[in-house]
Amino acid sequence: MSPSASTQPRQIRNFIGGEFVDGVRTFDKFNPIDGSLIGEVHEAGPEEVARAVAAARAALEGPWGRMSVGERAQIMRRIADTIDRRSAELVAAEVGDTGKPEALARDLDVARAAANFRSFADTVSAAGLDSYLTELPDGRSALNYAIRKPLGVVAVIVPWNLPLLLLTWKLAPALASGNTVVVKPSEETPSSATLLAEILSEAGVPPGVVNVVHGFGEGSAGGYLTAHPGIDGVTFTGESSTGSAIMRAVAPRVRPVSFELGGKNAAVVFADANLDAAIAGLARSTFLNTGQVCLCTERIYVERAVFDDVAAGLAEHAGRLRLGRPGDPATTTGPLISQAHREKVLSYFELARAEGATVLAGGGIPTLGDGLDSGSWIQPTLWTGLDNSHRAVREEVFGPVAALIPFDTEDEAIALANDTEYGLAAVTWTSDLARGHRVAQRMRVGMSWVNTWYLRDLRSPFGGTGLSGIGREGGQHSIEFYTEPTNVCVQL
Ligand code: NAD
Ligand code: 6OD
Repeated sequence: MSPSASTQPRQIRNFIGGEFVDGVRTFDKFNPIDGSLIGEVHEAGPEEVARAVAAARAALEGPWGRMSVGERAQIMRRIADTIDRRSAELVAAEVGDTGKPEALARDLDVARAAANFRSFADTVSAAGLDSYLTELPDGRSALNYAIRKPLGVVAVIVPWNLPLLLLTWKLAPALASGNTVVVKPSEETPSSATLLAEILSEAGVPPGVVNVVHGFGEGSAGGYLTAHPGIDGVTFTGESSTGSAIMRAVAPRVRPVSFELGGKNAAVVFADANLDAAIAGLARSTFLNTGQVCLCTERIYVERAVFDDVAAGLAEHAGRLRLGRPGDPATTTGPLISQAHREKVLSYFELARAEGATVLAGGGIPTLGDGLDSGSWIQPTLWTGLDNSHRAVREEVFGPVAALIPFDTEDEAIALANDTEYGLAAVTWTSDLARGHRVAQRMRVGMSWVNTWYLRDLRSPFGGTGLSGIGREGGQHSIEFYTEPTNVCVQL
């Protein structure tokens, strides 16, 4: 008996030149909730990647390349409206791939996808010319003005933790600036990018402007894409070590890169802080999305006088988190993305114990029942008893875990927070606003929050220093990366 259509695994295909196409082989994508099969993903080989780059090049030279800013902005807004209308499908795609709670997928990931397109429609519509008059000592003068042209064909390579949010954070400004793109989603989260391709077509994006190729990194779609000579720039979010590999791949052709990479972010809690607000904020910054947000806090420095109160309060919050099915309104916390990632996180749990940590909360694999125990669940975890010399405090875990460490003075807190090769984000909790400004400014990071965390204005510069990245995106900062100025100088 031939299998019925409903028993066939869902096929997740590449999107090239406006059509869904097969890959060279398929790989299985599993649901991290219970390990069930989501579908078969079509891996792009070198030929598919080359066709995607060629389709993007042809689209750049076609009507898309000649479209006015106003027309592009109109399409951006239509994409946002279509995302809103098809929100439930996108939530289902995101939840299926990641296991995150439906409310989080709806209110953060999908809501931000629509907001990303609207925000960059506004930014690009408001952008003006850089121009000035040059006056020479001999009385002559010249008018200088710079026009901004699209970078060209941009490779957009994104990770699995906030798949649609991070993809559209790059895609929206790239398209608003007139580029064409080849997207390489994470092998762990192929679904929302594939659905988005369909949504973009529905909203009027011409064939070839956005292409999606599936697969892995080196020796697969990601590696073929970054090595392709037809790529004019790479925008990437992911691990710092992957950023290095991509830099090496594009170095021979000297292509620009924009990198949002890993972090080992610190929070500093002063004794004068509103402790209830600080503890609730720390719980959010440590455990949101099961700690799988690059901005999550993994180091918490607490002024000694309030250390025990903060530790006890945060442990109580960790104990109140509810691990469960994404559709259950009581669920606060989903699983990790995969069994492989859980192995990595567990290895840090073991390392921390070996380094002398006291486990204040969690520390292992929960027993959940209800058919969930084959998923990649992990307990929200807190450590004390470690310091900055320990690997568990220096290396990014990317899970629901933080180490609490006491400090005595403001200078010491800043020095401890800055004692890292990363430099993505920091949070300062204090009721003394002058101290808040002072400390926030001295943090060696791209984003420094005071008495809040992950509060976003999409126009502000987003990115990191050191191992956390190269460049900034957001508002005009994005437009600068996705365009190339040509300066025109006219003697008057
Ligand atoms: P990853 O670097 O393993 O993968 C990211 C993407 O790069 C995936 O699509 C992957 O297939 C691709 N890739 C891997 N090797 C490649 C290669 N050699 N050439 C081309 N492409 C390649 O990252 P991940 O595990 O998916 O995501 C987690 C990491 O991302 C964490 O380190 C996290 O901190 C970081 N991150 C940073 C930010 C930020 O804004 N700074 C945001 C989200 C995630
Ligand atoms: O909010 C954003 O724009 C953004 N780039 C978030 C990154 C989160 C990292 O996991």
